[in-house]
Amino acid sequence: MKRILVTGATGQIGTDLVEKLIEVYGDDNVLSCSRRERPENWVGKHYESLDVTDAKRFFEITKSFAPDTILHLAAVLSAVGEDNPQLLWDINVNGLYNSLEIARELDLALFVPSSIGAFGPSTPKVGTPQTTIQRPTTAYGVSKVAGELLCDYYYKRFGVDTRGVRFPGLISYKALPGGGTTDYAVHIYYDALKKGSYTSFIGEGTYMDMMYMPDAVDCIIDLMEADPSKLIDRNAFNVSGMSFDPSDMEKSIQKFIPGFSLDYDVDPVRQAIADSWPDKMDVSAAREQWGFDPKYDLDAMTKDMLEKLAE
Ligand code: AKB
Repeated sequence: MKRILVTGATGQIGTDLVEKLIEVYGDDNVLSCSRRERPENWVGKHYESLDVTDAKRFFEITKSFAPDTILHLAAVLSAVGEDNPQLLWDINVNGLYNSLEIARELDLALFVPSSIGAFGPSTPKVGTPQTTIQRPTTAYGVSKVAGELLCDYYYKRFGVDTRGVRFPGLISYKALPGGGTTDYAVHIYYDALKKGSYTSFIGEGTYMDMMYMPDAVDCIIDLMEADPSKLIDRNAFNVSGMSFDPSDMEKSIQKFIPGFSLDYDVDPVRQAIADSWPDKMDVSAAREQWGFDPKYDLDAMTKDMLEKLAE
């Protein structure tokens, strides 16, 4: 990667990613695009308001910036998607289709995040293999499976250099997630500092894969810089830094805030989504094919989150 266009740049992943891209590739070589107007104090110098479903404008902006890579982050998350599946399809599938067509026409590499949401209740829950049953029961999951298959198709049929990962829940102190099932694992840290307690909308004993944002950002860059001849499972690699349930988080936070307490008020919609997702994926394909190596476990993440949020 030398010159990069990021869609969905003001979202949870984009906010951290753009900072790192600027550090590594230079401010001149990173264009942030988002449906929002440029936020005050946005880090990068290049910024465009862009709705990824507007194919014409998307193409023109890309042609004029002349990147070699698109990191296509624009997407609706799982819980919001259940409220509005039509909007989700438009952004997650039609927006992705526009990205793929632009990458094909302009000969660009393309990164697309998939998700643990691409799995469903019939998927093996523990040690979820790289290649396995994918019959998701959410609109988000259907869009992610369609995205994985479309990306593989564009690679095989047109030679577009598509690459992707199945992200777990991502935890970051810089930007809040926008309506996912795993969001509790971010909100808990805010409430731990503000109130000393948290009420979880996900029930005890519900395990999901998670990852701290610095590892997620490194993982995108490492995959896009990887030797293409080593990549077998392009779209999309299982990646995860840890697997825990809300009570594991409670114990981890209590190591730093001893009086912290957790109770539960389970949201049936998000609980049903969480129950349909894996407990813990097998990430060996990512390790073997491009050296995936996350640094943070739960306690290391908790320490860093609480320190950074307290600042
Ligand atoms: C969500 O909960 O929707 C996302 C995801 C796991 O893809 N964080």
